[in-house]
Amino acid sequence: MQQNFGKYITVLLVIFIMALSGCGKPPQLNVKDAVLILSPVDTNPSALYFYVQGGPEDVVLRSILSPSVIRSEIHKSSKNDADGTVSMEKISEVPIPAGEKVEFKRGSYHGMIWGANLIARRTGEMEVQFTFSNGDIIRVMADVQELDGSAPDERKALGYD
Ligand SMILES: [Cu+2]
Repeated sequence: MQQNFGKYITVLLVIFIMALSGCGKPPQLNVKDAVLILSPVDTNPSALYFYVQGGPEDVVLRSILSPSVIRSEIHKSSKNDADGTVSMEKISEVPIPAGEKVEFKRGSYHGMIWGANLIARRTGEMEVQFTFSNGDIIRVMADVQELDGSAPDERKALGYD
């Protein structure tokens, strides 16, 4: 009995040390917290925010696609320090260093989406597909929200949320 208890403690200790050192599991390339913020003006593009968790190797994000939209691009906003204006440009790739978190947010990298369809607006979510240079394709469900964070107007009209 005493001996078994000793073994049990040893196993617990090994698990604990493995957890501390983070060994066993390499970082996994992933996309999290995707949310589409609908433009108040339907003909204007909406912004897609999310973050990419870098995996075991350096990769490049090459495209953002969704079956629920007409067009999607990767953009980067930057501020002109001289006059304080903010502008954005379309870019074709974003480096995702191994193990690092890259945020797509206001004033920085973001997805630009035209024509989010009625299904996305009524369900309050849509599938988005991210393609990386190593061949990984990651699909996530993005929340679809109005500018103030509430459910899309088309969903509210149905009596939800
Ligand atoms: Cu943009």
